[in-house]
Amino acid sequence: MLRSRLAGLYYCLTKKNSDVAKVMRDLGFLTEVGEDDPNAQFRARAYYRAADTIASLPEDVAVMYSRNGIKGLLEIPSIGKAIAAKIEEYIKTGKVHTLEKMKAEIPINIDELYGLEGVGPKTIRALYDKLQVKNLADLEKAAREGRLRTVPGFTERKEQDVLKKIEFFRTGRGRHIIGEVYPLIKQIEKSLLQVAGVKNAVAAGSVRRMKETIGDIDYLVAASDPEPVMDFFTKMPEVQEVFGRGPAKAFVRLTSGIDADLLVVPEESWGSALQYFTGSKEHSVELRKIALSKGLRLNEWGVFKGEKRVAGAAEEEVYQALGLQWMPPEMRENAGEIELARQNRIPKLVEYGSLKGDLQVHSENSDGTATIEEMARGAKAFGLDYIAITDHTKSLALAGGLDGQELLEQAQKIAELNDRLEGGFRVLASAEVNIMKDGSLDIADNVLDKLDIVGAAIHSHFNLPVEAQTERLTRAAKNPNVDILFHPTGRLINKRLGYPVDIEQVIEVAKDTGTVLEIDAHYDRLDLKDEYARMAVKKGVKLVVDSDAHHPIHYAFLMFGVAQARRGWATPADVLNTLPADRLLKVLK
Ligand code: DGT
Ligand code: CA
Ligand code: CA
Ligand code: ZN
Repeated sequence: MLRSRLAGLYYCLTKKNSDVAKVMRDLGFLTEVGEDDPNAQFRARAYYRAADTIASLPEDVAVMYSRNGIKGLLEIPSIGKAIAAKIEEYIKTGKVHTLEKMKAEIPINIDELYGLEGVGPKTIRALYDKLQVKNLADLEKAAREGRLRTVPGFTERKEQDVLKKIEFFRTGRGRHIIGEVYPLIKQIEKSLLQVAGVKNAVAAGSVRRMKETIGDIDYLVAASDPEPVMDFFTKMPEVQEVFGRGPAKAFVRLTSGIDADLLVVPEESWGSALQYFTGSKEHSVELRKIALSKGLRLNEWGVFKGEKRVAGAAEEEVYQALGLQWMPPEMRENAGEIELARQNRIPKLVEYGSLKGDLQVHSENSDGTATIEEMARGAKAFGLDYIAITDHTKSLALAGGLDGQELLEQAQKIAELNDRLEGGFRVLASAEVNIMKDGSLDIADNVLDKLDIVGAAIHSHFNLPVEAQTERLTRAAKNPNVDILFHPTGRLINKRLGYPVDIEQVIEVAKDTGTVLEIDAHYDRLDLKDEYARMAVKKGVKLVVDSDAHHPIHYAFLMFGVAQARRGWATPADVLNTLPADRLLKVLK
């Protein structure tokens, strides 16, 4: 119950907050690009934190402002006076003078240049000053013409790197990160279910398979009369443009920029249409071959023997008619699942909502936005039984990293908090220890030894070659105090490739040392990704799924991590935070 109520908070993130967050991000970015003084980075950091906080607020900032004025804004964590004033100005006038001034001084396309891996704010400044690079097209042209290398700090190799990164960025565009569109997807699904005469409605396609990115949304609706559904769908306020409308199909673009398809089928075809529209295409092509080999025909309307429909109302019976066991949508990628289904050996995947704890949670003592107690109470309300507080460590100064002494003090406070918390909820003392350039850790072993659990992660030196990165991770894994490697590849979906790493070797060492690999459930990371999670599962390496929460609202992200685990064919036994805390601690090294 509470779990769904808190998840509900995440679903009502409003567009207004995302606008305010974007203004904050732009301010942060242009502060970094535009100013040279050493304080600029700290001020930029404050803007970025404000952006993160606002993006995840359960309530519209404009509403908070209308109720309590600037005082209401100041109650938001990580919002100080200067930033509150800018938010006020934006809410009142739709503009922020400082930002407009900065934009006039450095007229670059922030949306294109922000977050381009390996091209930081300083470089962007130099590129603008020396080559008048304002956007991605300018950057690409300068790289192709060999002009980038004339800018200090650039080499021919870096020029090639830039071209590669532009290509990566381009292929990512047009695909939407699932967590960013999920609330909208579910909101429309819910309103379709309420249209008169509708028997069933679901977002199928890559959404139902829970892929990390979504090309478009494919709504499937069961109703005997398609007309009212078609009317509703094409006239929803979320629709920006109707591309096409047939008797039972429609194609629209939503105001958020994502396309949505609709297919309306009669109830007796629900199962076969659901199978068809869920895909993947490659999976379905195989099913059709199997149907043909059995003298059957499979399409969105049913499974047919001659003219006779032999299955179609439920997905299970469609698979059954083909001699196959039903399987969860997350497995349907034609990656060996059909053979398993034939042998009745589909694994029982880890279930949504079955996690008992969360092992990567930040507090305001490093870069989180809530106290340890708030994070604990939020987790309890969400339905978890324990969390590990994993604040960053000292070498990550910008994230307010803690040193050994501070970690021990924090562990002491956590012990006291545990005494106060009701209902057996438990906070584990932990840390997200920074892996240094050489693979050593920035916290001494005699401190790590005293924590309940230790996660280690790479946050710097992303440009080292694959051998060096692999050595850093494996060296950390070999440390007997390190229980988990956090977000092992460091990628940010559509934004950053991550550092190169020989994942097979990391999995091998994880196996030998009993180190756990994390699936970071933040929808920007989903790291390990599905394919690597599956490699780990196959080798018998244990996983954990963590939210990487910086605010209690972020626990709702756990579902995207569970989705990746399921796409990696993980069972409950493969995911250690399905265990109660005491059993988890016994299994860890
Ligand atoms: P996306 O949108 O790129 O994230 O990926 P999907 O899988 O949602 O693909 P989409 O939207 O093009 O099509 C939705 C489903 O419709 C797809 O998963 C399977 C089915 N489908 C689409 N085109 C074909 C096709 O040519 N043959 C078959 N058998 N099924 C198709
Ligand atoms: Ca789709
Ligand atoms: Ca589609
Ligand atoms: Zn981290």
